[in-house]
Amino acid sequence: MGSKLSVNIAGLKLRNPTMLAAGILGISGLTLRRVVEAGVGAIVTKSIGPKPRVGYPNPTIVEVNCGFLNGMGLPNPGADAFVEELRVIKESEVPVIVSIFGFTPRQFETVAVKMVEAGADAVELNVSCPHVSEVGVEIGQNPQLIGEVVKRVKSAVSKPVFTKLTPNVTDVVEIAKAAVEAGSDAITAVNTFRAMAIDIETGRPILACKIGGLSGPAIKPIAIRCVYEISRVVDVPVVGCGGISNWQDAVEFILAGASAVQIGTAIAYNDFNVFHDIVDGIQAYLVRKGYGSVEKLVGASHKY
Ligand code: RRO
Repeated sequence: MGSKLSVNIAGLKLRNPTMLAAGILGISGLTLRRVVEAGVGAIVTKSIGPKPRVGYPNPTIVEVNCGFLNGMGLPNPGADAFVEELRVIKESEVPVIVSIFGFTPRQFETVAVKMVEAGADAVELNVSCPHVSEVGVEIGQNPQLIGEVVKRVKSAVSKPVFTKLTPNVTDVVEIAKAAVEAGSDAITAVNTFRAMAIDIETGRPILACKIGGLSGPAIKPIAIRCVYEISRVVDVPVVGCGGISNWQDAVEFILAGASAVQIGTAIAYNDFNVFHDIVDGIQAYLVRKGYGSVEKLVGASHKY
């Protein structure tokens, strides 16, 4: 007999604790369907804002040691155009969480309402983009502003609200507490780390936007620490994100306190099969260690 892989995150029922992280293949409905077939438990879309945005010029992504640096600049089709795409995505049998952003609390509210009306099962507030001014970390580094955004969205939609935090702060726990006190139903920890790379021949920063966000294995231990610290003090589910490449990483995040894990960069290194591999590995681990369910494993490291 296997162990129970399904989890309930803020009322969302997931067949297993894996999610596609925001921004990864998250726009095309047809591509997302392939991820569902690969076994993912839930999907988070690319971040959607109030209006279409082209994002930054190329280069927008560069591989570095143990990860990727990106500076996409929030390219997205805008809320109105995304409504159609969401219909296609919604044909899948897993929960769809729409990542949203805005430049003001009111814009967050407007986008959230549109996405929920169009069928989003939940929204994830992206208050943590590391390199687009006024929209990301300026909100995500300020407990008062985060609180305003969460309150505004919570009062306007009846679906669960996740808040995705930036690690680019001194005290991530203070920020998590502000989001939860304002009503956030779950915390996603964490977005990418502000970082850069310079071409030593030309002397130029490689990304067109110069400073971008670092993801991948390089950030995993820091993300684990964030999940551990946050999950010890908040009473809502924490979703882990940051450098998860295999089932061992996923188990480590769950032991740290994550109720589910988001996978992004690993898809660039492997392919969609990473979801099957991670789910099978978690299942075998639970059986081997005598845990009847994923839920029993969540935060199991806290007792030490
Ligand atoms: O679009 C981006 O450049 C981007 C976003 Br919105 C984000 O949240 N995190 C990131 O690393 N890049």
